[in-house]
Amino acid sequence: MNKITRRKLFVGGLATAAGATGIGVAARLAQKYGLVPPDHGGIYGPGETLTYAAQRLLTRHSMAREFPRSAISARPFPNEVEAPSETFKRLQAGKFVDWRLTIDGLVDRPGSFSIDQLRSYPSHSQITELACEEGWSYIAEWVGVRLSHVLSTVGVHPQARYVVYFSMEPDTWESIDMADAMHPQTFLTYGMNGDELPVAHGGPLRLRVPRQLGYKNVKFITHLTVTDSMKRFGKGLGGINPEFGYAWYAGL
Ligand SMILES: Nc1nc2c(c(=O)[nH]1)N[C@H]1C(S)=C(S)[C@@H](COP(=O)(O)O)O[C@H]1N2
Ligand SMILES: [Mo]
Repeated sequence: MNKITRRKLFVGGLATAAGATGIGVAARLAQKYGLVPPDHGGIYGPGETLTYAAQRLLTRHSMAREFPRSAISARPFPNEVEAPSETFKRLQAGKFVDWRLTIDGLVDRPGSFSIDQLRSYPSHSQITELACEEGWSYIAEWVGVRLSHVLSTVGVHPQARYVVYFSMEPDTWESIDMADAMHPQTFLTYGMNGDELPVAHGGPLRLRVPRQLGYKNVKFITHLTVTDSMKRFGKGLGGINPEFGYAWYAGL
């Protein structure tokens, strides 16, 4: 059975269980509490809203599972090892001294940060699993600065709803809501397993959001934008993966 048929059955099943009005009530509640994901309009719309709204109401404050050091995978599998662009190769040749992360959008102090600046902020580590939607996963120790800390240094406007993050790899971007952006396990990650984050795993900087699937953990991050709406970005679905039919909210 292919994905679409299964998803249709799932949404259909929910509708049968809850009654058609149940979906309507859930959708209205979701709207009221700002729990409508940016990709709600597609053919999976009601299902995506229900999944996101249910997850958000139940697990807003929950933590991704952390593992003991002994659980770290011996050979984590990078699913892409090529440098993402010529510009990236030049920065890599210069040991990323000229590399910058820029932050703009709904912030008081837009600016750019060197990797050393990011390293000078309070550093945290977590031993968590990265799970690909294709069924494989690995456990690693990730070291970085909390995204919430960097956001507090630039001052986020109260109407902010999403943080959009862009890779140096062309057309590769995703977004998360403020609940995940401010979550203590959401890192701008520069270290892995006791070393610098390898380029194969997204070095020098990767967004680590362990409560969501692999594809939300974008590698080679150089740009963050804080926004109140995803409409202006791409097709307005909140990321590149939703443009290919994946869910914007990929909560585990
Ligand atoms: N820039 C960039 N980030 C990316 C990807 C990618 O192709 N390019 N793939 C994503 C997917 S689908 C997964 S499962 C993980 C894989 O992480 P890994 O390379 O550390 O195994 O990276 C994610 N981040
Ligand atoms: Mo993936």
